[in-house]
Amino acid sequence: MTLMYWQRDLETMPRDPLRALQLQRLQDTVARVEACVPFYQSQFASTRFTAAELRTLEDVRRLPFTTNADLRNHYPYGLVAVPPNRLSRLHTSSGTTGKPKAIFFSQRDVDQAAELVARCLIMVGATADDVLQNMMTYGLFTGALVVHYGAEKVGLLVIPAGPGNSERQLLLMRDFGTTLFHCTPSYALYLADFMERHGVDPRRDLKLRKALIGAEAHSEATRAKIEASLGIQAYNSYGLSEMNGPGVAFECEHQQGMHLWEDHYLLEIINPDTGDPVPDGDPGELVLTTLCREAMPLLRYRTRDITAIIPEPCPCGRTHRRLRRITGRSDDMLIVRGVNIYPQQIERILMAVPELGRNYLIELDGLDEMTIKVELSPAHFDGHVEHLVQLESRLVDKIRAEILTKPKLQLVAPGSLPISEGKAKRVIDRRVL
Ligand code: DLL
Repeated sequence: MTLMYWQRDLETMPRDPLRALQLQRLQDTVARVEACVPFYQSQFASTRFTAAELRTLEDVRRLPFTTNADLRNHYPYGLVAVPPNRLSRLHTSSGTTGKPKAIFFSQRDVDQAAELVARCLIMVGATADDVLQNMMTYGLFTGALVVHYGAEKVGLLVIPAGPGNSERQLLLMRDFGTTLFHCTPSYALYLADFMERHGVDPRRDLKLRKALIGAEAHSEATRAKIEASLGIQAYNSYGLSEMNGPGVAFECEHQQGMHLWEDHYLLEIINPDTGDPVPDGDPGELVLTTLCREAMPLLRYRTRDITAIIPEPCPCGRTHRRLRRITGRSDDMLIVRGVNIYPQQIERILMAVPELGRNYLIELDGLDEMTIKVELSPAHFDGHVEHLVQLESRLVDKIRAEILTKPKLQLVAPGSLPISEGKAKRVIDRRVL
């Protein structure tokens, strides 16, 4: 039988009681960090704030922000709120430079993270009959383990495949009748390409029906490409290590924005430059406060992810508000010849062109020279040269209209660009700035 909800009362709770629950959990969280996290004690002391003053949800704005740098500066144990013997799991999130961020879980945090993933799986129609192939990286990254535990809770058969080795992935899919898979959108694209190059027709040869794709920004055009090439539905999954990893926000069957589990996270969207709230529906930076995390609660964490609230209620009946697809991270932004560019803007154009394949790379050299290398689709690789020349100039025009700068474009053979295990590396910046 297909369940509609995993925790119906919580998922469909009317807004007023939901806000009351949030307030009570926020007050508990703030009182706890005030009592036992020296980092927050000194933050509160410098702003002369005491937990007892927090009376409404809007009072959250009186709390200090917590940033990426705070986690790194207090690495490894500086933000832990429980005694060491209550810690049961460590995950890390590595940025591009420096030390990783250490994220601790208590046993209750591990259970709660799994419950939230279970909600997400049920929300997209998973059942105990499904076989989930988990192609995220197992280890310090939250992506694989947190989903693994949630899927086991729902009773799915989980194949802990890990990433890479596409031949073996296909073998597992065939032999064990995989129906759902979990990976990054870039790997889903790569796998679709791999199947096409190896004569595998997923509709004929496999039992795939759905995919959970997340951990990196991707456009609607990318989702459409994954769905069309594999004959599945792909759901956008958002999360970050600091908030348990996956299972923070997830699409329902309507695929119109991701429900953020508001009984666990208090959500704000701010103007990243001023820190002020933006009106509902306007884009800005997502700021999250944990409401249930035990080992390492975080107040007003600056995610750097740019999104917007969808204020309208969702037809699925869940009352937790939805977020629009993440359009990029404020720190992913490239400045090329004085123009702000998000790699996503380029991806959106490339993925909507049927002649193109599924992998691309943006290279920046010298003084703002941009080269975009993009694979052709296997079906178009042998196309006529003059057709490719036309395609190239059509694409350059489209990209220039979007990013206001003219890139060099190189159309390359399918499968010739590097792929990374885990999150895709789409930009190589070698500029001498
Ligand atoms: O990527 C957690 C995760 C694993 C989410 C598996 C979904 C699936 P981190 O490594 O800490 O954690 O990276 C978090 O990745 O702040 C976003 O910038 C980006 N990100 C995650 N999911 C999405 C998404 C995991 N669906 C950072 N769309 C976040 C866009 C995403 N960006």
